[in-house]
Amino acid sequence: MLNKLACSITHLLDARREGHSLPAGLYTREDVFQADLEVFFFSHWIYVGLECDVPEPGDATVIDISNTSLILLRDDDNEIRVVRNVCRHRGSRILDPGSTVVSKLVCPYHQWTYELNGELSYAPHMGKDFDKSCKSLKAVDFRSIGGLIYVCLSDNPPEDIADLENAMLDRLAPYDIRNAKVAHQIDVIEKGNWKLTMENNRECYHCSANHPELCVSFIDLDFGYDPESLSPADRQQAEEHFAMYNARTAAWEADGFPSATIEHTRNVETNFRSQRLIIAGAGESQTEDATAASSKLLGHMTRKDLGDMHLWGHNSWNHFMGDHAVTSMVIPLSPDKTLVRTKWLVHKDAVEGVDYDLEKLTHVWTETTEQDAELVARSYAGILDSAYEPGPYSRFSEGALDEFATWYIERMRAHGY
Ligand code: 3BY
Ligand code: FES
Ligand code: FE
Repeated sequence: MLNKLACSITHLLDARREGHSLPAGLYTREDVFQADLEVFFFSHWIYVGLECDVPEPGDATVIDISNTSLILLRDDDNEIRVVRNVCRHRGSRILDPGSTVVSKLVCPYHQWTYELNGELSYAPHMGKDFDKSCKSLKAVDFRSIGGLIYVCLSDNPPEDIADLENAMLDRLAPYDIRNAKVAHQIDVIEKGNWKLTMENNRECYHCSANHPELCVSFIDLDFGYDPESLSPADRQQAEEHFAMYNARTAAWEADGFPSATIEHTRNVETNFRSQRLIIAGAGESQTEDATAASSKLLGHMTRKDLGDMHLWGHNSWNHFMGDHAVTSMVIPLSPDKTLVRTKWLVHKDAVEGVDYDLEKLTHVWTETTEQDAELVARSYAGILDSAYEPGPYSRFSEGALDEFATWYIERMRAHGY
């Protein structure tokens, strides 16, 4: 039996059938969970936050990934830093989880004190010959891609992060996410494995039955459709959407806004995909009526009709629209629990109640995130049942899941599993 603990991780990987969801053990087992952390969260580039999480010098926020704790902060020179949250004396945690404002990083245990650039500046009772210069906080390798912070905890970080950078810098520039404001943030703990969270987000097969709010603005067209099984009316609508998508993409590109689909998902280390999606109805934003929620547009945007610049990674999804952006980060907590942290971004000078209504801004994705959490929990519960066997992905609507599962298997093997 594939779920028996005696069966090796390699055996589970070998058992995966192309075009099918994964064997149960790959979602449920503790040893697989530990391997996933090592491979996908400590060896690959992961999305952990934003420059605008720490807008002012001294702002700091803690991001915990299993036993690893990171501090994202802005130093006195306005530079972003990411350091390990481990004191160089006897290892105490320095900052507690959450966000704070600090003038220096002071360890609560014996008050070793670090400057915001990570250098140790004060270590009482250590004697004159103690060399503080080799006890800076450990720096973490990070990239800010248009204001989105990616870190890699490996000594040998995948070089193809450059492909993500090259693909996204122009796409993100007009939104100036670096200088945006986090208008709202929620943490949802989904009762399921992180791969189910990612799979759920990579298809919209479930959208029409489960996301009434999102479906007002979201058009599920790039996920493919089966022309033969559609009713004539649905087929006509799908054809209209494709025609509109093609026309808009061409027009946006002609206006200088990169929009075409970029898929960086096969035989790669850094898994991402981006495209500018069309927005249904009023066409402006992912709100209840598809009109903009903020009258002050993001960054240097002057138009509300530039659709939804979508970016997916292996632990994130993001939607950048004219008036606001929604960004979600996924951190596994245990085989059966996953943190989904969602943030809504607006122009840094946008004022709540004046330029935007918080309820209008956040409604669609608050509901969608709750609905998705419910779906992931259902899916995980069924996978724990001995009746579960891997099921077939729709080749029309779930192609991106097959790619994700295939990438997952490839990367596990590349790491010796
Ligand atoms: O359903 C979801 O959560 C995402 C967002 C839009 C469609 N789907 C891929
Ligand atoms: Fe931090 Fe001692 S452990 S000062
Ligand atoms: Fe969903």
